[in-house]
This record gives sequence, C-alpha cells and structure tokens, in this order.
Amino acid sequence: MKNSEIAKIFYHLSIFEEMKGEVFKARAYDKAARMIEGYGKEMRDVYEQGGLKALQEIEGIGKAISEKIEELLKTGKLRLYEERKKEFPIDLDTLTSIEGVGPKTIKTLYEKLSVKSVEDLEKVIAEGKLRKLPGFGEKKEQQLRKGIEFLKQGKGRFLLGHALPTLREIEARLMAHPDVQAAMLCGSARRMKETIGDADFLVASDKPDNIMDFFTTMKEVIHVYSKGTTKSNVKLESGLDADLRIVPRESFGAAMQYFTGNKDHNVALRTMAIMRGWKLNEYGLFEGEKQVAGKSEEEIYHALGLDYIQPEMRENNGEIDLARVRKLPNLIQYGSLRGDLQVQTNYTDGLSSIEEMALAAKKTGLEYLAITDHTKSLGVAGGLDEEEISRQVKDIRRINQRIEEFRILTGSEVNILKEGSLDIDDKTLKELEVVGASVHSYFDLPKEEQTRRVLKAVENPNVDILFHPTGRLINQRAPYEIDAEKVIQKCKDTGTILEINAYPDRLDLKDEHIRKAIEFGAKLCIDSDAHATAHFQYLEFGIGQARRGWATSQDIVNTLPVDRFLKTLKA
Ligand code: DGT
Ligand code: CA
Ligand code: CA
Ligand code: ZN
Repeated sequence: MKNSEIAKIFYHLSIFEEMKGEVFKARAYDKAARMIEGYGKEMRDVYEQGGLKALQEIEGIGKAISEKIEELLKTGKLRLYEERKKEFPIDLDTLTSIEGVGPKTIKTLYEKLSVKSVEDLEKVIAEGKLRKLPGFGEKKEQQLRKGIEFLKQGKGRFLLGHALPTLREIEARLMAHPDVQAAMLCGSARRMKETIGDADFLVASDKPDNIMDFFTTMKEVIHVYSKGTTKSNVKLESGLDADLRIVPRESFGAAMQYFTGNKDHNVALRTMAIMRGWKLNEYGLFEGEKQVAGKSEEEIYHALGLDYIQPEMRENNGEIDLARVRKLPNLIQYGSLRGDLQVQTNYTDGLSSIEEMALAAKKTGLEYLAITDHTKSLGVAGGLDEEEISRQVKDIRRINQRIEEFRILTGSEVNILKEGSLDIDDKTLKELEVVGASVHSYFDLPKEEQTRRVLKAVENPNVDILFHPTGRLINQRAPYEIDAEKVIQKCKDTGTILEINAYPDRLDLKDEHIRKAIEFGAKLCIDSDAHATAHFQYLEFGIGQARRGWATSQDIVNTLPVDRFLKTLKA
C-alpha cells in the first residue's frame, strides 16, 4: 500500500471522528494523513526496515496510529475504517473533492439533510434546503453549485501528478520483463499534460501473449475490459483505465510516435507523409510496401524533413512549422532547477521545519530555496505577522550556518488584500530576500477589479514574484476572472517574476499563459509550493508544464545559481 492510499484512509478517519464530535482525534488523524502524504519515503519501507518503532519516530505518528499503519500494510485493510464506513455510508472521496466541502460541511450536510453523495447534494440545493441551513446561505450554495459543475467537467480525468508515480512503476515493471524488448508510457502522460484520460502503454515483444498475461494480472488491475494479442485494456484500482499495445521491435518508434499523439499532431504528420506519396501508421512510414522509417521516433521525424519534436510540444500548435525550419526552442531540461522559491514550513501550514525542508531540498539536488510562509490575513494557515517574520529571518540566518553548500533565502508569501495592498508592511518586506504575493481571498471579484487589484500588487517594488497567478485548482476551481495579458505585461514592465506553480492540482501558470509570458519577454520561475519534504518531487511537473509552454532554461530564473538569481530580482 502506498503513502497516498494510507493518507487517504487517515483523512477519512479524521472526518469520521469529526462527525462523532471527537475533535482531538480528528485533528490527530488529519495531521497523520498530511504527514504520511508528504513524507519522503514509503511507509512500507520505513516499516520493513525499522518496524513500529521507526514509524513512531515520524512526527505526528504515535503508538495507536503506527499500529493502524501496520495493520494496513499487513492486511491491506483497517477494521476500524471498515466499521466507520458502515456507520457513515458517505461518498467521502467525491464529496471532499468539491471546492468548499471540508469535514465540517460534510458533518452538517449529513446530520441535517442526510447528504451522502453528490447526487444528494444536488438535490438539496435544487430543493432550496441547503441555503436554509444555519451558516450556509446563498453564497455557499453558489460556491457548491460551481464546485459540482466543475467536478462534472473534469470527471474521468486524473491529475498527472497523482497518476504518474504508479504509471512509472508499471512502465519499469514492463521494461524488466524478460520477454520485453522495449516499453514506454505514451499518450497524454508522456506529453506531461496536466490531466490524463487514460494511460497508454506500449511494448515491443515477439512473445506478446506472455506480456498480456502479465499485464492483465498485475496487482493494480481491478477489471479486464479486453485481452488480445496486440491490444488489451484494463481498469486500475485508482479508477484510471490503461491500454497496452504490443508491436514488433522494428515498429516501436512509429508506434511511440503514433500513441503519444496528440491526435491533431499525428493527423498533420500523416498528411505530410501522404503529400510525399508515403503512408504513416503505427507500424512505420512506408513507401509502397517498403518501410522507410519506424524503428525510432527520430527516424520518422527526420524522414519527413523535420527536427525531432519533444513530446510535450506535440499539440499541433505551430511546433511542426518550427521543426521544418529548424527553429524549435531548446526546452528546459528535467532536473535543471537549482532553487525553489515557494516553500512552507511548520511556522504555518507546512509539516516540517526550515532545516528539514532545506536538507530535503538539498538531497533532491537543489542549491537554494526561499522560505515563504503564509502571512497574517490567512488565518486558516496560521499566517505570520511582521514580528514573527523578523524572528523567522533570524532563525534562517542561524540555520544557514549549519548547512553547507546550500542557501536558505528569507521570504514570504504575502496576501494581496481586496484593494491590491499587501497584509505585511513594506518595511518588513524590504528586509526579505524573496517576496511572493498571492491572491487567497475574494476570488469572485469582477474581472476589471480583480485585474486592477493584482496589477497594484505587482507594482509594489518589494514584490518579486506573483505566485500561482490565476488561482485555478484543476478539476475543482476555475481561475478567477482576470486579464492575464495585462498582468503578464505589467510583470514584464516591473520586472516581476511570474510563477509556474508545480503543485499537481495547480500547475498555474498553465501552458498557454507560459507561452504568452515568454512572447512578452516576462521572467518565469518554477516552484513546488512544498508543504512537506516529499513535495520537492512536484518540481518535475512544473518543468513538464514549462516545456509544454515552450520555455527554455533562459526563461526560468531559478535555473540560475543563487547569486545570479538574486540579481534578477527587483532592486
Ligand atoms: P487522454 O487519454 O484523453 O488524456 O489523451 P491522449 O492523447 O492520451 O489520447 P488517447 O488515449 O485517446 O490516445 C492515445 C494516443 O493515440 C493519442 O495521443 C494519439 C493517438 N490517437 C488516438 N486516436 C487517434 C486517431 O484517431 N488518429 C491518430 N492518428 N492518432 C490517434
Ligand atoms: Ca491516453
Ligand atoms: Ca488510450
Ligand atoms: Zn500553505
């Protein structure tokens, strides 16, 4: 069982305790869930290496919780959880994925209106019962209505960041199979698209039956839709569907190209082939019966007179024209970031100390990070005031002396207030090395007002970065109404950096805005928004998004060494 699955069970237990009025237990389970979700190492491995004792050394995990983890790892189940689910037959998975639905809302909805599912929730909204509940009202109703609508739009699409770790494991397992000559995860996952509809695995083998047996009986498979010699289709326990195609070795490159897509990109290539009197399909590029290319993707592109196009760019958005005239951008490489400019710690809603975050960042290969805890007007996150920020700055200076070959920068994630001013005074901000500004409230202002608000914040000479610039949460919350072009232009004019937030449900800026920012000549950075040590791995998804936005390393300021990075900031 993986950390994400264990964490989900504890999160659900925390909601059940909330329903029973056991506030302290609820909080303990919630903390454990977040700790496990963000822990840098699998609980499975911690337990195997050091037993219960090792589990208990993790902050937030005591005797009772460690024993529950043990039960889950050993039996795959937890008796207490099964009992609670019978007691409260609520579809927590779906309900909690609606923006604005947390434990307290679930409790009230269940107790007062017997809401157990999204359908129930829609019904009580339609009947006008919801808005009559104390503490709900029209505004909350509106929020939930929007949340449900969004949930439906995104239905069936999975966040790349959540799906990819398991898909990579499966890919590695296929690759290790003795009858497999080559294996690759293709489709939208290879293009690093922010959400994926299904997973497309591709294998080259001359013993396809063995591979199909292996694939359809993997431990993650909960249903086999179809099983054949060249194609099988299964459902994984996460709910995601997965295809497997098997081709001969000499067709592997052509099949990789075909099954990576996207469809429009493929159609354009096929048209180019036809114009030369050739035929392009998943088995190769053919002149009559003769295969002109097919073993590698490069062969296919070159045969069509194109430079090789990176998967993240294959969306038929102009990349083919650039490839023809040899002008493709040299995309930023995975693993090339040196710093991370948005990191939260246990000063606010992060789970680990400054030092733990710094050491974890260093371990992943980074050279510096900025500590950017929340500020005071974000009450739910325990935001810091001016005095607490000054104290943190002193702490950082001290910790910096203990860690070699690494630099912790002082910083803050300040809130942009309704009128565009900030919730921390300029004198304090001036003392900090990296200041990011965020919208965390009033998401529903009219476009003009929202734009004016953000422009004003960006004009502040102390604001170095605009964090998660459009505020969207994928499958959960739409971006706020804002004139993105005006914001990008203002960032360019003021030397403010636009963030590409790599957190899996944010990926904000999104690809098309990244392209726009580069076109305007604005500066960009890629941040993990880490709240736990495991979250530095999210940087990869930010790089993927940047590549989808055609960014080179020159466009991304935190590919620079720390001294040069600091020089790019506003004076
Ligand atoms: P998804 O799964 O919705 O996130 O998106 P994809 O891009 O993974 O699409 P999917 O799974 O339907 O198909 C996988 C790849 O197969 C796709 O990227 C391109 C290729 N493909 C699918 N349908 C067609 C088609 O009708 N013509 C051509 N040439 N290629 C196709
Ligand atoms: Ca797919
Ligand atoms: Ca597919
Ligand atoms: Zn936070």
